[in-house]
Amino acid sequence: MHLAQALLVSVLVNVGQHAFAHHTPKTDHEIEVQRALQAAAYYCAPAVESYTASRKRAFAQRTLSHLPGYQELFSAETYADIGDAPHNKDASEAKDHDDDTMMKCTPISDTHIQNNTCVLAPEVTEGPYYHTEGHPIRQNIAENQDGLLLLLDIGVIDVETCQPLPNVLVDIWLANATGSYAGHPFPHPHLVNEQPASEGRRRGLLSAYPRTVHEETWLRGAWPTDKNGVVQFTSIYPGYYTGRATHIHTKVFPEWTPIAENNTFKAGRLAHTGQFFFDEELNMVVDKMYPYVTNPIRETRGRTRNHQDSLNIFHDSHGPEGKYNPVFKTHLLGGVISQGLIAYITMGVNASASYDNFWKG
Ligand SMILES: *[C@@H]1O[C@H](CO)[C@@H](O)[C@H](O)[C@H]1NC(C)=O
Ligand SMILES: *[C@@H]1O[C@H](CO)[C@@H](O)[C@H](O)[C@H]1NC(C)=O
Ligand SMILES: *[C@@H]1O[C@H](CO)[C@@H](O)[C@H](O)[C@H]1NC(C)=O
Ligand SMILES: CC(=O)N[C@H]1CO[C@H](CO)[C@@H](O)[C@@H]1O
Repeated sequence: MHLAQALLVSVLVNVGQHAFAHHTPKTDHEIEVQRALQAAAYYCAPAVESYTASRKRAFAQRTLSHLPGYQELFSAETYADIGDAPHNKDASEAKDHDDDTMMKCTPISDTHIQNNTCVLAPEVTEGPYYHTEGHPIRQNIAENQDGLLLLLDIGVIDVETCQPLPNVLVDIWLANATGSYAGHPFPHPHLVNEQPASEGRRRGLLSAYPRTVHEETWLRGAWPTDKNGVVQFTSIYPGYYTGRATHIHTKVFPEWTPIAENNTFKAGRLAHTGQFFFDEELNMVVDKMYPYVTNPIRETRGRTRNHQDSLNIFHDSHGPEGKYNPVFKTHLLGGVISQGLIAYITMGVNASASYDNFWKG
């Protein structure tokens, strides 16, 4: 079985080299080849899972231990007080061991993917709100946007080596709590009362809002992956807009040039364009929180559910075999959701791929 798989992968990779040199698959044949390539690339899903899990532990230890009150909550005194009570001598002795193993925030050591196949995240549209210039190189992209604190932990793996991919620029952009993108606050004047398309490819969508405020950069930013192929951002949970499931956009650039004078970058080769989503149950909870409740389409069109996403983007983001998971794994940052969330995801990208860095939709 393993030998057969290895041969299949090697055959498919050779075919792929001709089919995907510089563009996304278009013909039925190309799509079929990509489909088979992706099917062959799913064998290290378990490795991706454990990679994500260990990052999750390390990140949670670091963040939780900095939350106000956390140290007090688990302070040694609390246990010492119990242990020093005369009737509780045994508990005091047991405590010393527990302290070492459970209460100490020992950093989890680095982990690496150990296999040569992995999960390829599918290419999906970048949509009309990407800015080819002006995304700052920074980790905290929230600026002054109000909303639910969201820490993002995004891992990048090269599907050709199945190793974490260090030093690639991960670029992200998302809508604010009420569904607007930085720079695009108003529709075209003649489209102010536009209704969503009722049929055709763009069913459910409005026309794109033009970019009119060039200096706005909130909820946009890019940062290079560290030596473990991981990048972390501070953001807010995205809001929704007409026709689209709640999502975060991403691009991955193995090559880019920082522009020191305005802290942006000039994009080089683009290896991946994708979108990340959230569990429907979580979206439903956030729907009820301020300022998400003030979304202007809440009472009219409402939030588009993942499975109703326009252009089939949520569905397509799972890959042709449906085995890539584009949905973040999330955890509460504190005791209640309003203290924020940590969201983890791992994307498999082809580090040597090269896609066009502009929207043609
Ligand atoms: C990665 O991209 C390169 C360059 O386009 C291509 O030759 C190769 O087949 C791709 N590999 C996979 C696994 O898609
Ligand atoms: C940043 O500076 C570069 C180089 O001067 C310029 O080309 C680019 O337009 C600037 N970007 C923004 C967003 O101001
Ligand atoms: C989102 O951005 C729009 C456009 O700039 C703004 O009008 C709106 O107040 C913002 N939403 C929130 C919750 O701040
Ligand atoms: C290079 C490497 O470690 N390959 C392994 C990937 O996982 C499969 C399935 O467990 C093994 O058969 C390979 O040897």
